[in-house]
Amino acid sequence: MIHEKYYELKVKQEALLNKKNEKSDFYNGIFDRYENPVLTRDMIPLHWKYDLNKETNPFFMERLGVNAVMNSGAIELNGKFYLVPRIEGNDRKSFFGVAESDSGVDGFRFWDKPILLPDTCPEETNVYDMRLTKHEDGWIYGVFCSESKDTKSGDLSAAVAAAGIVRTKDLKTWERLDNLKTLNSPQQRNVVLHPEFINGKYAFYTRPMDDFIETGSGGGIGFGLCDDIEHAVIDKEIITSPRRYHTITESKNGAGATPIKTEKGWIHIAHGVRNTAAGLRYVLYVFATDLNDPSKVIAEPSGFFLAPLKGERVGDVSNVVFSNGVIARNNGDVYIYYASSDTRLHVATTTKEKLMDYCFNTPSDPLRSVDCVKQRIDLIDKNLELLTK
Ligand code: M1P
Repeated sequence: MIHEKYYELKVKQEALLNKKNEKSDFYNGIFDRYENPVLTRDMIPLHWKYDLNKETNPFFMERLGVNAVMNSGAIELNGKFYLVPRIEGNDRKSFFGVAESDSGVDGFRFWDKPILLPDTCPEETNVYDMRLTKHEDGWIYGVFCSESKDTKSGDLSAAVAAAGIVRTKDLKTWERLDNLKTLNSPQQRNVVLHPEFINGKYAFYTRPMDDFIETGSGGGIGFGLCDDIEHAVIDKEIITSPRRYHTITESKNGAGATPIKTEKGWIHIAHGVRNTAAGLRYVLYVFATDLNDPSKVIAEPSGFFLAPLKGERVGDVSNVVFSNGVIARNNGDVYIYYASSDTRLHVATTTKEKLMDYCFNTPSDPLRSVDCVKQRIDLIDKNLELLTK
């Protein structure tokens, strides 16, 4: 017999799932924010957490709680919006599920069961942050962080991050391929597959790291080519978007979603990290690369594109925004899915046209205060001339 509390909670959850999401009053001309998150732990199906049976669960307790729903891969298929977020159980292990919506800003509902990835990697402890790429070879690839204990270190919490690769045609059946091997980088996180072949090869954005948290000698977002996606090996990585002193990428940076193709270049939405007295601060930034050579940066607006605001600033890992999923529709609309503080998932909307304007007409960071002031005075002078005409 189903516990009566289930029906009570279901009514409450339905009201939440059916809630319309409106644009908030935030304005910067670049993108719109929304009043509500698109996914939270309260939207996880009740039957993923509770044993519904009154006999075996008389107090209707959560048996397998969910702590957070965050960093999400995103893809449009047959006109619908699909998200594959990082879902973190109360046990700290993350996993993936598929949520579907008609509008892209509200009404996301999880499919009946989470994704059970093929268990081909016995040392793997945790998986998270899947980037979905509709590749021109006809497959949809998911590239995610595959985390294992570092057995060579005496430190209990030492871990190794690698890039796991799966592929699917329908988000239902997933084939696991070999983890990516990068011959010159001991660890990898934030790896993204480029949607097109480059010189007949598969192209990956990487993030070379010496260590699990610190990138060390890893100079920024890398780029490398490989011949065989089923046994992917990159022997040479070059740095595309480097970390820079006294910028939003000083501590580290990482590729975000699969880049967006525009007539002026590939637009990348990445994250940059700086250290502060209150810990690491993660923001999103944008850069464009050459259409024929996506490793070559051709424009990079100064500073952050999107930073944590108001309630977004607080969560399990505060002062963080992170994006690994963007949907760019054929009509030019762009949906940027970003998580705040490793706790919940939001959407920001814009258009390809606005992103191109932002990318190519926002000044780049001159890297020194004095030059930043000159840059601002130049803007002010032009405006004052207009205002006093
Ligand atoms: O906690 C913030 C983010 O930290 C990691 O990102 P990065 O490798 O760039 O430091 C990831 O664990 C990510 O999931 C998390 O949101």
